[in-house]
Order: sequence, then C-alpha cells, then structure tokens
Amino acid sequence: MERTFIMLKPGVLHRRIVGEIISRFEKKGLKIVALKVMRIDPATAEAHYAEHRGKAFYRDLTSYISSGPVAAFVLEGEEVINTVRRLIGKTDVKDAVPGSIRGDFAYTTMFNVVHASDSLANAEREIGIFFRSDEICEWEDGNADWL
Ligand code: 3AN
Repeated sequence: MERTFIMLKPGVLHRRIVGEIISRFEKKGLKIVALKVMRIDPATAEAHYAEHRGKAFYRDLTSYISSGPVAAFVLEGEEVINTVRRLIGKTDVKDAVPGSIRGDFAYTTMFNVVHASDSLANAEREIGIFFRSDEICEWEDGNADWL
C-alpha cells in the first residue's frame, strides 16, 4: 500500500473546480487519508521544489506556489503514485491528453493545476513537509472488495 501527496495549485480554489478534480480521484477508487486548505510560505515552497533549484522557471514557480491558497491532500492505495501520475497527465500541457486533469483544466505548463508526487521517496518527503502525522487519518474501507 502506497501514499502520495497531491496539491491543487493556487487558482484552483478561485476557479471553484476543487470538488471536480478531487472527484476524479475518488471515482477511480483512491482513498483520501488527509485533506486541507493552506497557504505555502516561500521557505516551504523552496523546500518542496528543491530539485528544480537553478532552473529558469524555479523563482517564478516558487513565488507562484506561495501566491494563494492551495488544497493539499494525501491519497492511499496500491500503486497510487503511478495511478495518480497517469490521472493528472503530462507536465507539459501540450502533451497532457484530454481526459487527464491537466489535459482538461490546464492551459499553461507553469499553471498546470495540480502537483503529485513522482516517486515513493518524494511522496514520503512531501507528505512530511505538508502534514503532521496526526493529520493523517487511517480508515477501514468496507467497499474495498467492490473496487
Ligand atoms: P511535475 O509537476 O509533473 O512533477 P516537474 O516536477 O518537472 O513536473 O515540475 C514542477 C512544476 O514546475 C510543474 N508542475 C510546473 O508547474 C513547473 N514547470 C515544469 N517545467 C516547466 C517549464 N518548462 N516551464 C514552466 N514551468 C514549468
């Protein structure tokens, strides 16, 4: 069983499409174990995107991520990291196919609507940045046999 970190980026709350996006993960059968609306301070934004330090878009990216409220959550499931990456679509919006979240809701790569962890190591690191352990709620899924 894996966990992954998802963040709906600034602007998504303003567009009132949080529910529509979360609903895609729920309909797939993925399990929400943590969920909150928050602001990301600049130091946390830099820590989160540390692997991109030095790239041309790094400064714009970290200031954008701190520019407004985000919806952050943790999903749990078998192979959830790869499943979520397929649901969100490619990073470059030109390659994000219709039917994926980015393909349907994003127009530019910087504002590509959603972040999701891309590896087990990054998932653990990112969940640790954004959630305390007491904010993660384990629950039994009585419907698991139907998925
Ligand atoms: P992903 O979010 O799909 O894991 P990363 O980690 O390569 O992709 O990039 C992190 C974020 O940086 C992207 N979600 C996007 O907002 C931004 N980004 C990535 N590449 C570019 C680019 N070439 N131009 C502008 N922004 C970019």
